[in-house]
Amino acid sequence: MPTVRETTYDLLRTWGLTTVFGNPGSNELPFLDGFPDDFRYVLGLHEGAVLAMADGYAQVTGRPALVNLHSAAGLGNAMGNLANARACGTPLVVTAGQQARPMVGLGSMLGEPGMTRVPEPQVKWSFEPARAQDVPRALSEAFHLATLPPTGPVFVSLPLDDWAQPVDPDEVAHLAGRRVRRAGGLDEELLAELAGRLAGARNPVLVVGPEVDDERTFPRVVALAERLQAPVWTAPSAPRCPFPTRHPLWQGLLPPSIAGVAGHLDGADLVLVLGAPVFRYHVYVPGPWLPEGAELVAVGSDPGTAARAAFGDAVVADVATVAGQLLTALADLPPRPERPAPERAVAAEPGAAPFTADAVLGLLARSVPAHTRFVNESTANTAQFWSHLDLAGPRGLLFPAAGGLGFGVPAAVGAALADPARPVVAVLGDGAFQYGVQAVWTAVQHQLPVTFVVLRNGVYGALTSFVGQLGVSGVPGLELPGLDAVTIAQGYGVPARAVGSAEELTEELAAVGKTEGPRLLEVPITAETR
Ligand code: TPP
Repeated sequence: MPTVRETTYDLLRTWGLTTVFGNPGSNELPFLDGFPDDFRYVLGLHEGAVLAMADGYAQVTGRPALVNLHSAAGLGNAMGNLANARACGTPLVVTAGQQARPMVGLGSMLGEPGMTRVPEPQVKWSFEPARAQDVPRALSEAFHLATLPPTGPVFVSLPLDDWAQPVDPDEVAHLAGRRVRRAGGLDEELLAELAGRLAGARNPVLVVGPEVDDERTFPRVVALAERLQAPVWTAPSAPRCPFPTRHPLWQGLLPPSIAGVAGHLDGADLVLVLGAPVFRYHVYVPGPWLPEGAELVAVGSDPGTAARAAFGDAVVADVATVAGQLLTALADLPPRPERPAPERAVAAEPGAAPFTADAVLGLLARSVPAHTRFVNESTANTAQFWSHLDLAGPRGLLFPAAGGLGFGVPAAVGAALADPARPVVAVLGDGAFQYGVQAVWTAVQHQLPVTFVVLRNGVYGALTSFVGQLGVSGVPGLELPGLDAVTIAQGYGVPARAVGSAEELTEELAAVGKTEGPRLLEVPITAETR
């Protein structure tokens, strides 16, 4: 009879899960025993890095990724980035090795009786199979659950003595061929209602979120915005870039506060939110939810998000399908006058070091090849990053969706692993770099085309700005003297240099996409407080 291990590897092949992101321990060795040649093991030197590498990989491929962590300790190390994956809806099958079944209840080293509770609440589902023979079916359930909208991470605990057990082939014979899909557009009545409201609106506005950022949805939403000649905002706290940033209808990123959103939507009579929660605020600035006279309808895949919102109507449906249906229903809409494009910010040329972040990010956007992907984890400079960002298509930007630092470095590595044909630039704060630094080693091992740009301002800049906003003072722990990202990167084997002049910066940024393997640039910037 085939073993649990053989059966599982066969199933992983049929699901395309042949890349395993992991960091091993004794509990996982029986799973990895005789690792097949057609599988690839991507080693991360810390589980936080492992998780976010898988996240970046899955976000770029649009397919689930498989993660194998070491027991409760490794799983615990991954929790911050698991929160980012959950907030972004990244489909991940996260696994961890459990002690041998007879030892779990004995308080043994590396045995965790409460293993399934460890990853909560950051997973859609958490499970330890009751029998060894249930492992293949449990992984099948995990794979389908992660992939079904709303997509997201799931967890399966895998006892180490299960892998050598025999499985009755009849029990698992049908798992490989199963296709589990969700269908879901608008019925006729709902479509007529929504199309009628859009056609009748004087000033419709679109707000777009991460669910729009894929190959099916992105072009349909652009076409819908053009049909309506509606201004388009990106929803606040954006983890992705779901609309072309140089399109004349794109207005920018909504601010993450209640009052800020209402202020920016002023003049709208109907707000159509596509594929975003309503809304992901960050800073508490109370005010009206919406401007006077505006109504809101949100379309998205997550019933939880739809139910949770404090205002507006919601429809739980597939955004690509709905956008297509609305385009057809509004085919005869009389053409509306084209809107003038908003004025775009123009960055000054960088002067002498230390530079302004605005000048560096403006030069970066002008210098890199059009197909460059970005990861942004430069918290104090997110507004400047977005104001210069020039992205025309989907899957071009990743950002830590739950606000957890330690995502940027490994997510950039995962994105490059998924698609090494496109260079990746990770814009990182000097503080943020330290949370996921171990992943630069993986970039070296796989010779991935990632440029890590560390903006050295010597402080936790975003927090110095919050000090003013929250009205606090005398806060310790916000200064970062003596950090040397260049030497640290070199210790992991990454070619690295500190950029000292505008000429050097220009030369180094122009090299993006033209060099082999990873490199790191440390760029001195001024510490600005907003
Ligand atoms: N720990 C984690 C895991 N995530 C966080 N978001 C924080 C702490 C709190 N935090 C938010 S912004 C920030 C910190 C520590 C400062 C980051 O500093 P840096 O990366 O240097 O970027 P800057 O704000 O200066 O652009």
